[in-house]
Amino acid sequence: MREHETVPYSLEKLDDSESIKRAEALRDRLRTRRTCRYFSDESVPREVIEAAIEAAGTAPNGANHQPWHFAVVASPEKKRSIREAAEAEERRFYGEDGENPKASDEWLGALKDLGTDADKPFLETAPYLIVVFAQRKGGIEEDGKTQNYYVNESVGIACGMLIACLHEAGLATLTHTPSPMGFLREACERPDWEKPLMIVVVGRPTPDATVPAHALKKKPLSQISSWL
Ligand code: IYR
Repeated sequence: MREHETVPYSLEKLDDSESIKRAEALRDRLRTRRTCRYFSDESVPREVIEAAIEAAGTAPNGANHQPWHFAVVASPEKKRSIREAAEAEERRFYGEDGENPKASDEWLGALKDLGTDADKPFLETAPYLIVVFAQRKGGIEEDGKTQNYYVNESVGIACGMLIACLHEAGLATLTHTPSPMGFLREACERPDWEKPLMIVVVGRPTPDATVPAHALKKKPLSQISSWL
């Protein structure tokens, strides 16, 4: 290794049975997560959102440049304008604007089991929209110039950790990706070297919330893994 400054690192030593127990317990909690599309307007504590963003901010990432920004939208006016812009894009995507859909027939077919359409009321009813930005440039100093690395991978992992933490806190989430979503940069007053990656909608499910039965079909371990 090349010379560089170091600090000690160690982890709590667990015996194998405790280690297995903890991994299975977390798996079982994560298994109860669902992508939710029915949000109540009940408020949630700001501290939960802050802690989840701090958790996301610990994600492994390229050269420790931490190429992410989380814009938390709570203002009703801002949520309404994001909903309006997102729904306009979605109407074009689904062909609900009277034109040919921008989505291919194959794509629309793949979405059939989810029942989604251009209506996105949750963008207004959920208490928080976390708009996640990927910083193509900026480095640790966020100077807008320094090259960042593995940006999509880094921010994708951070989003996973964000969602896991919010789920652990008993909150529902939806990863929403209006396409195209350039309008979010202006809405959130972010610089042009940042690219909006997704909106994480956060709140509590309505009492009558449902999820598509399709979402319960999870590939088994034997299909998603191979052991060499
Ligand atoms: N952005 C659209 C379409 C959509 C696309 C995929 I891939 C999904 O998994 C779900 C929806 C929408 O939000 O309706």
